[in-house]
Amino acid sequence: MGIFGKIFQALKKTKDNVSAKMRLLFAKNKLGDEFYDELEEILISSDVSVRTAEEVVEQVKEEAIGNKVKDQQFVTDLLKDILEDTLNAADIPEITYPCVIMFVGVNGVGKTTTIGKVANWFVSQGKSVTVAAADTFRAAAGDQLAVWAERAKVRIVRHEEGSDPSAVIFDAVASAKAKKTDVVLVDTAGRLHVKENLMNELKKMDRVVTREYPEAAFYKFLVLDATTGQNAVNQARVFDEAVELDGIVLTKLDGTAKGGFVFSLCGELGIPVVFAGVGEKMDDLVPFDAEQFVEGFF
Ligand SMILES: Nc1nc2c(ncn2[C@@H]2O[C@H](COP(=O)(O)OP(=O)(O)O)[C@@H](O)[C@H]2O)c(=O)[nH]1
Ligand SMILES: [Mg+2]
Repeated sequence: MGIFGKIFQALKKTKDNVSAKMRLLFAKNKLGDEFYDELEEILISSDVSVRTAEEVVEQVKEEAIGNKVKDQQFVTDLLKDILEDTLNAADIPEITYPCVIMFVGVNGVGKTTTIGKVANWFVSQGKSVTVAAADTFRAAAGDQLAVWAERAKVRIVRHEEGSDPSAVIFDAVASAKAKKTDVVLVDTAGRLHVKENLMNELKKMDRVVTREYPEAAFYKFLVLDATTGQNAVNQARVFDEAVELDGIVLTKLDGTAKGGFVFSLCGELGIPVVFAGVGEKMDDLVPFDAEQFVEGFF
C-alpha cells in the first residue's frame, strides 16, 4: 500500500496536531535555542518522552548547524530521518515455524481482538493457526475468542471459566503438535491490579511453552493501546521485566492524537513494534512500517 497506507491514514489526528504546531513554529521565525526548545516542546506534547525529545532535537541541532540550513523542509526531513532511525533501532524478530506467540497486556487494550486479526493474517500467509483461550478469568473472554476463531476459520482450544491458564496452553501445544499447526496464538488475562499474581501466572505459562514445545519458536508480544500515551511505556517496562518481550502490537492507532510514545518504546526500551491495529475489523491490522509511521506523524 506504500507510504499512504493504513498506518499513515490512522495517524491523521496526530498529524493534524503536530503539523499545526510545526507550521506555527516556523511562522514565528524564531532562531537558535528558542527554536529548538519549542521543537522539543512540540514533540513532548505529542507524547514523545522528555529524554527521547531531547536526544532527537540535539541530533537535529548538530546536523542543521553542520549544514548551515534552516528552512522548514530541511528541518522536517531531518527530523523524519532521525525518528525513523529511532523506530528501526530495534529489529523486528523474524518469525520461524512452528511457533507460539503469547499476547500479554492490561485489560481492554485489544488482546483478544488482535489475536483474531493476527490469526487471519497468518491464514492469509498460508499458515495453519490454533488459538488458545488462556484468559480463563472471564467466560466472556473465551466466547469472544471463539467468535474470532470462527471468523478467521482457525481452531480454538479452551477450558472452563476459572481453570488454570497453563493447562489451556498445555493442551493447545499438545494439539498443535498432533495437528502440525504452524502457529499457536495464546490469549491471556490482563488484571494489572493484581500485578504480582498476573506476572507469576505469565511466567508459569512461559515455562509451560518452553518445557513442552522446545522445538517451536516462542515470541511474547505486548499489546498496547496507542491512545494511552506515555503510560504505555511504563506498561512495557513492567511486562518486559516479567516475560522479556519480543515485540509490540499497537492497537487503536486510528483513535490516537498522541502517538509519540512509540519513539520511546523503540528507542529507550529497544522493543520493536511488529503490528499495528487500525480499527475493529478483522483486516484492520498491518505489519508496522516505520517510514509510514513517521510520514503520518508530521
Ligand atoms: N478503534 C479500534 N478499536 C480496537 C482496536 N483493537 C481493539 N479495539 C477495541 O478495543 C476493545 C477491547 O478489545 P479486547 O480485544 O476485548 O481487549 P482485551 O481486554 O485486551 O482482550 C474492543 O471494543 C475492541 O473492538 C483497534 O485497533 N482500533
Ligand atoms: Mg481479552
